[in-house]
Order: sequence, then C-alpha cells, then structure tokens
Amino acid sequence: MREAKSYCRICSGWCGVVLTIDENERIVGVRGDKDHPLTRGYACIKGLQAPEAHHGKDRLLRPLRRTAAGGFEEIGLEQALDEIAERLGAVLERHGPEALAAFRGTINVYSAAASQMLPDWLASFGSHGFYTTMTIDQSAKWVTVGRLGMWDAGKQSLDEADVWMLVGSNPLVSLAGPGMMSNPSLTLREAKARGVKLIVVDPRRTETARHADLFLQPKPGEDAALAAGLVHIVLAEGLEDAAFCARHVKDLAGLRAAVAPFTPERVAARAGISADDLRAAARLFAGPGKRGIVHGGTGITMSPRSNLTDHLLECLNVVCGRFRRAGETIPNPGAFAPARPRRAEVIAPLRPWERGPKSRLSGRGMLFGEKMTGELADEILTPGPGQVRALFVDGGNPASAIPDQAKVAKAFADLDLLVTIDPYMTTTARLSHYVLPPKVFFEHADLAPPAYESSFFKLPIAAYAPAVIPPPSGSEVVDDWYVFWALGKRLGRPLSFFGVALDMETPPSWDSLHEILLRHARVRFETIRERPGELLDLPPAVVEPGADDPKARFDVAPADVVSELAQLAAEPAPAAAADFGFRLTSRRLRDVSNTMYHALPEMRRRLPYNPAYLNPDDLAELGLADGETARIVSDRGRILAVVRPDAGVRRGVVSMAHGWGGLPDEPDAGRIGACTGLLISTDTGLEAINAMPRQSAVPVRVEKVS
Ligand SMILES: Nc1nc2c(c(=O)[nH]1)N[C@H]1C(S)=C(S)[C@@H](COP(=O)(O)OP(=O)(O)OC[C@H]3O[C@@H](n4cnc5c(=O)[nH]c(N)nc54)[C@H](O)[C@@H]3O)O[C@H]1N2
Ligand SMILES: Nc1nc2c(c(=O)[nH]1)N[C@H]1C(S)=C(S)[C@@H](COP(=O)(O)OP(=O)(O)OC[C@H]3O[C@@H](n4cnc5c(=O)[nH]c(N)nc54)[C@H](O)[C@@H]3O)O[C@H]1N2
Ligand code: SF4
Ligand SMILES: [Mo]
Repeated sequence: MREAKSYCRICSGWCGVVLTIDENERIVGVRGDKDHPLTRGYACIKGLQAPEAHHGKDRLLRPLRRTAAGGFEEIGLEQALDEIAERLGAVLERHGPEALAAFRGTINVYSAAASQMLPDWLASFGSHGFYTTMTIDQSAKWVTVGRLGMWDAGKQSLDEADVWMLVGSNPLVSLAGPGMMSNPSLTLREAKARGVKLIVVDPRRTETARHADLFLQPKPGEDAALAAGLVHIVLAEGLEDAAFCARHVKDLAGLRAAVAPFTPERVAARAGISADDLRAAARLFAGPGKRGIVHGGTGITMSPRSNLTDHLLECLNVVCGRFRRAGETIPNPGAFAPARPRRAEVIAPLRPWERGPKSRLSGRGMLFGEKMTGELADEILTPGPGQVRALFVDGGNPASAIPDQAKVAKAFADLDLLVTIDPYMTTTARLSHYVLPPKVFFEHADLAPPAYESSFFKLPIAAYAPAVIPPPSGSEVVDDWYVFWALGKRLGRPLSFFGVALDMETPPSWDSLHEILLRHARVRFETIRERPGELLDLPPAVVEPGADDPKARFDVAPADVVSELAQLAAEPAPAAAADFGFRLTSRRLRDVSNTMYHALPEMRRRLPYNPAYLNPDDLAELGLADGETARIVSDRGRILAVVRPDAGVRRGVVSMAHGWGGLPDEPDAGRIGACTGLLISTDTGLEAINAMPRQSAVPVRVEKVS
C-alpha cells in the first residue's frame, strides 16, 4: 500500500485528494487532502468515487465499433483510428472542412492539454465547427463582456467583501461562482464570520440560501425585470459610485432611462416578491464604501432573456464600482499566464460576434472561437453546403446534455461519422460509430487550464498532477489528445498545438504538451512539475493606474440592450398559462455531475433517478404522493418523473436536474431518471446572439399518471 497526492478533476473545486493505492496499482481509498492549501480537506461524494470510477465494472477498457446489427464489438485502437481516418477523409473530400465538428464536454474543459488539442485539430482542417458546453451554460457572460466591456484588474473578491449577492447560483453544491470554488462550506462560514452579508435570489431555498442574510424567492424567469429593478433603485436612491461612473461609464443616463419603467412595485408584482424586499436587497448591496459583487449563475443564464439579465447584474457591479482600483493587490496574478501589468481601466466591449464567420442557418456569429451548441442539431440535419457530417465528442455527453433531446438524438443518428471519447457507454456513445475509452484522471498527468487559473484559485498554485497509476492491465485506453494527433498524422494534416508545430512522427506526451502550454508562463513548467499542489511564491500583482483620459468605457446601455429592456417593459406581466401553470427550473444535485456517474453503484444506492422536486402544497393539490410518478408536459415534449416534496421550492415550480434518463425512446423515470432536455425546444426561444435555449423557467404542467 502507498499513498499519493493528486487533485480531483470532476468540477471546478479542484479538491486536493490523497489516494491509497494497493500493490496491484489500484486505487482503494480517497480522502480530501487536509494539507492542501486551498481546498483544506474538502472532497465530495463524487470525488470519493475514484476507486469505482477507475476500476468499476462499467468502465470501457477497449475501443468499440458499431456493428451493422446495431451492437458494438471490440476493435484494436490503431485499427479503429485507421478506419476513422478513412471515413473522415471521405467526409472531408465530399463535403469540405465545415462538415467536420467537435463537441467539448465538461471533462475536456478541465484538462489543459486535451482541451487545447481539440480546437487546434479542427483548425488544422480549416473547420470552424467548434461546439462546447459553454453555449448551453453561461455564454451570457461572454455576451456581457462583448456588449458591456470588462475591467482589466478584475472584480472585487470575497476575501475583501462586505456584501455578496448570488442570483441563480448555489455554490455550496455546485462549487461554481467566484470566490467559492475551493471548499465552499468553510469559505462561506469564514466569510460570514468576517461579517459578509449574503443575499441570495432563487426560486428554491437552496443549501446556500440557508446562510443568506436576505433571501428573495422570485418566480423563475423574471430575473431580467428583477435586475432592472435593482439597478433602478440604486440609481433612483443615489446609491451608485458617482465618481467611478463619471470616469468609466458611457451613457449612464441611457441606462437610467431604460430601467425607469422597472419600479419596485412593478417588478415585485411580476416576480412575485415584495417591493420592500427588493428595496432591501438594493440597499444592502449598494452604498458608499461597500465592497463585494453580484454574481448570476446558471439559474439566470438558462432562463429567458439570459443575456439581458446577466448584462444588468453586471451593470449593478459597474455602477457600484466593484472593481479592483489602482494600488490594490491581485492575490493570484497567475502562474501559468505570462506576466503583464493589470490596469485600473475598462477593456472595451468588442462584440466579436459581429465580425467573422456567420452561421449558414441563422446568421449568428461566433463567440470566442465557438459556434452555438443550441444550433448544432440543426447544422447536422439541414442539408446544404456546410452541413455537419462528422462529429467528435471528447469528455461530454451531448445526447443527454444538449436541450431538445429528441432532435439531438435524431441528428446524431443521421451523422456519417460520430466518434466519442468517453470511459462509459453513455447515450452519446450508444449513438456513435466508434467509442474510444480514454485514460481517466489519475492515470495521466494533467494541468489546470491556464485560462481559468486566476478565477479557480485565489492564490497562485502549481495546479499540476503527475500520473499516479497505470491504466488497468490488459486495457487499451487512449490519451484524449492522441486521437487527434493520430488522425492528423494519418490524414497528412500537421498539427500546430498552441502555436507550436508538433512532430507528426513521434507522438507528444502529456508533459511535452504542458511544456508548450506554459512556454510563456510566469513560472516555468519544470518548477510547477516539481511542486504539484503547492502554493507558488509569487508576489501579488499591484493594480496600476489606468490612462489619465480613459478611451474605453463600460457600455451600460447599448442599443440592443435598451431595445430588449423596452420590449420587456412593454410586455404585460405573465399570467400563469392555463395549460402550462408550472415552471420547470434547472438545478444541480450533490451526488452527480451533469450526466456523469449515474450508474456507479454508490450513486444508484443514493440517487437512482432525478426527482422532480415540488412544494408539498402543490403535490397535495395535484393529488401526488411522495415517490409517485407524474407526467411533466411542455409544448415540446413529455417525460415521466418521480416527484419528491421540498418545502424550500416556491409554489408553481418544478425543480429538476438535467442530463438523466436514456435516449428519447426509453422513458423510465424510476429506474434511470428522466431527461428534461425532452421538454426544451431549440426551434424557438433561442437567445439572439448565442442561441442559448430556454433551459430553466420552462412552462410545464404536471399530471398525475392514472
Ligand atoms: N436542461 C438543461 N440542460 C443542460 C443544463 C441544465 O442545467 N439544464 N446544464 C448544461 C451545462 S451547464 C452543461 S456544462 C452541460 C454538460 O454537458 P456535458 O459536458 O456534455 O455533460 P457531462 O455529463 O459533464 O459530460 C462529461 C462526460 O465525460 C465523461 N468522462 C468521465 N471521465 C472522463 C475522462 O477521464 N476522460 C474523458 N474523455 N471523459 C470522461 C463522462 O462519462 C461524461 O460522459 O449540460 C448542459 N445542459
Ligand atoms: N454537484 C454538482 N456540482 C456541479 C454540477 C453538477 O451537476 N453537480 N455541474 C457543474 C456545472 S457544469 C455547472 S455549469 C455549475 C453550475 O453551478 P450553479 O450555477 O451554481 O448551478 P446550480 O447549483 O444549479 O444553481 C442554480 C440555481 O439557480 C436556480 N434557478 C433556476 N431557475 C432560476 C431562475 O429563473 N431564476 C433564479 N434567480 N434562479 C433560478 C436554481 O434553483 C438553482 O439553485 O455547477 C457545476 N458543479
Ligand atoms: S467538489 Fe467533488 S467533484 Fe468537485 S473537485 Fe471536489 S471532490 Fe471533485
Ligand atoms: Mo456547466
């Protein structure tokens, strides 16, 4: 028996863990690493599944090829790659580069080398078909940066805050959201002990909301009005940072006028909250000398008008000036990034989607190098030049994660080539022509993605882990990036990885790729590799003054935002539709991550399906008992779900996690859960810029199954 340190890579928690490994090189135990400087012993039930995740019976250990009869047979890796290369070559020859697309799932995001390889490989063919989870998650944040601008030195942090406002975000379960990714329970307790006031806005009294000083429980989907109301109150009561606005905000008057219709009373009536609570929230958040930010989570980025809501919440940060100023310090200036000065000034909004390639179907542009996942199924199903015919999926399960599951499954079944890199026989894998099982977490070296370093870690840390154990004996598992290198080699397409031409004769290694990724880093890769999991001795960066006469300003009221606000103001407050009287909201479950790990024995024991949580009074009114199966119907589809009471859920709300269930023709709520994606349309209701589907606050009705 030996012990080894590493970190869990399932979510943005990056928990330091200690693994116990037996003489057969199998993981037999995991615990949170108490000595890890940031995560301090925290680890959740998902991370503790490492033994099962690495050695469990459901893990795929050899590549699979779909047979003519629709089953799967094992195939050698190099033969699989030969066949894939041949089929891909034929697709490219017949249809051109845009027929090739790739989907990056969450597990790919967290692996720096694998996640860089995917877009670089696509680029080597000249394809723009890069799709990721971001555009079915929080791409509203990218839209906001593009429309509003951002502050070069970053926002204020939880460590220095007086107040912290979370709208549609539950970091105690999700470990997502600024300041609370490392050991959120302890971090929140410490913040509260320092006197931080917590405001939570959520239709469900969440695990995080239980610690709130002020909790607002609105109707789902009314956050744009709610955010406009908060901005309105702050400006009406003169609670903004006037000096900051005068210097750094363009057209504050435009914003003031645009939010004028959103009086506390009107917003309160719309959102089903009290106007006094809304005023209390604005007054607790804003005011002279206060520090701390508002953050919108997936509750707002998935609900209708998500881009508008996110913009307005960030406007609240802007008008209150919640940014690091000249002379203040940035505790994590970044070890993986090149050193650069941080200035107290705005980076101009650039609206990148207005330039560059546009979607052949909707005319939408690209966002930070990505196409819109909400449009992927249509890009596959719609004939014509540019139609997607070959899709590669790495570390994701889009057949269960992309909304409008029936359309997505139909599209995937229509592809000439679908290749999935995944250790499990997921719904996506089952639709694939080839399934290539990868080495999983502790079997390979890994580096946290440099782009996220400063948001994930509050201090500079060597977020690197060496391989701890070899893959299971007798297995033929693959390094994710090897698939792309090997296909590039077979198709005679040299690969440039992060700007460096790769040797196409000898495959790279994880660490040679890491070395390339960090070649301009402040801290050398060798140093990081020698000190995995240790804090790095980097002095905090000091924010430098901005230009005397700042050119760029926050564009708080661009024309499209003003017009969206005017539309919202003109719209009558939504009445509960007779046929769809409930709103289905999205949420996370502690025990699983998205579509992952549902089948592991411990998860089956704890959580065999994704319940539909309703207020007990609603259940009584519907005549539904705890554990009964109900039918949930939207204008797009219907699912069967097991109902559970939760007194913390607002009346009229169905709170349910996504990514469960099988393929569309396998409705079996009690055994494997239900896919909420079947209830969501991607034909209508997509956001203008990023094609974000309406994934929360979805109008539904709940029926007793007789
Ligand atoms: N209706 C609705 N839809 C949603 C959401 C919602 O709230 N509501 N949420 C959206 C969001 S925020 C997201 S991020 C997406 C998630 O969408 P996806 O990223 O597609 O879903 P995951 O389940 O996170 O996919 C992770 C996959 O990685 C595999 N995996 C595990 N370990 C490894 C490994 O070591 N290597 C590799 N290569 N793969 C591995 C898992 O088996 C799993 O299939 O879903 C989105 N869809
Ligand atoms: N345990 C666990 N952790 C995870 C994941 C997981 O599946 N399980 N997934 C990971 C991923 S991919 C992501 S993107 C992050 C997401 O992290 P978060 O954004 O924190 O996601 P949630 O925990 O679902 O919190 C969203 C909250 O929004 C609320 N909400 C829903 N609709 C509305 C609405 O209309 N208005 C308002 N105001 N609130 C609303 C929900 O009730 C819920 O409490 O979590 C990550 N971490
Ligand atoms: S919170 Fe859980 S899943 Fe996320 S990194 Fe930590 S142990 Fe892994
Ligand atoms: Mo996500």
